[in-house]
Amino acid sequence: MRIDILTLFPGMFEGPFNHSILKRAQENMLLQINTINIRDFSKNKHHTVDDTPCGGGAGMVMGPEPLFECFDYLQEQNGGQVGRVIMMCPQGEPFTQEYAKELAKEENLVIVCGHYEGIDERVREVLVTDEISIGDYVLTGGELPAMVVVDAIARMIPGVLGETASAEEDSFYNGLLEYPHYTKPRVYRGYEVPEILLSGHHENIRKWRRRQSLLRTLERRPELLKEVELTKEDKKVLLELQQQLQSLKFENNK
Ligand code: 4GX
Repeated sequence: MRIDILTLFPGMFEGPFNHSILKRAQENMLLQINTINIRDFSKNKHHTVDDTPCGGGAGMVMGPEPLFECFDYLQEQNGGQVGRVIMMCPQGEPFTQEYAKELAKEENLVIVCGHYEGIDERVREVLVTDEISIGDYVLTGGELPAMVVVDAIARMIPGVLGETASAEEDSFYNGLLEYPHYTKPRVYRGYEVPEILLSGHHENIRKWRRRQSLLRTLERRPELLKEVELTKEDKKVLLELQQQLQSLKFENNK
């Protein structure tokens, strides 16, 4: 996959994309990340990219010209087509694992990172196909959100994760939160690894992990349970857990 990132601060991407898994993905030609400086496409004397808002008000707005010019360049480079064009903004569609999986199927992506109060509406109307938000808070620019989106997409590209660290065992792959993980030593500063994980009894371990996943989801993100496919056994466990939590609450209020 090739991802073109349009930004006023290409240097911000140097750290995150040149380490660990994203670095390896690029070395293995599974991913090509290309940052483009929007300022290079400004045609005015001082290479400015922003201006005061029409209609007045505080702050600055990124103008249409450099971004439209930048798209002309991308189109020329790609023989007319640019594929999906993502703009990072708080008004966008909430980013989810499902969304990441869907975007991982694309051959090319363009991500536009805005700054200041925002981007001229005509860019959104004419050039952008997807507006994405990474959460309900306001950041200083679209660069950090773009990194989050690229990272989540990259690890869903076949071959990017090693064979042992499979994306299919993640939290959210099955719609539930992950069970707790442990490694050696068996006892550290007196804190023990749950006995069952050392038992070698694979079926019991599987059941315990599933139960922990259900418990965590019930306690922390109960709304997720509506979306997952639950087995008969899951439902039985959930009912039991619900009753346990209920009686715990009751005891605490006594
Ligand atoms: N999830 N921001 C973008 C500037 C901006 C505003 C409007 C385009 C249109 C954010 C988020 C986020 C702050 C990035 C404002 N660009 N992006 N920026 N939360 O807060 O994605």
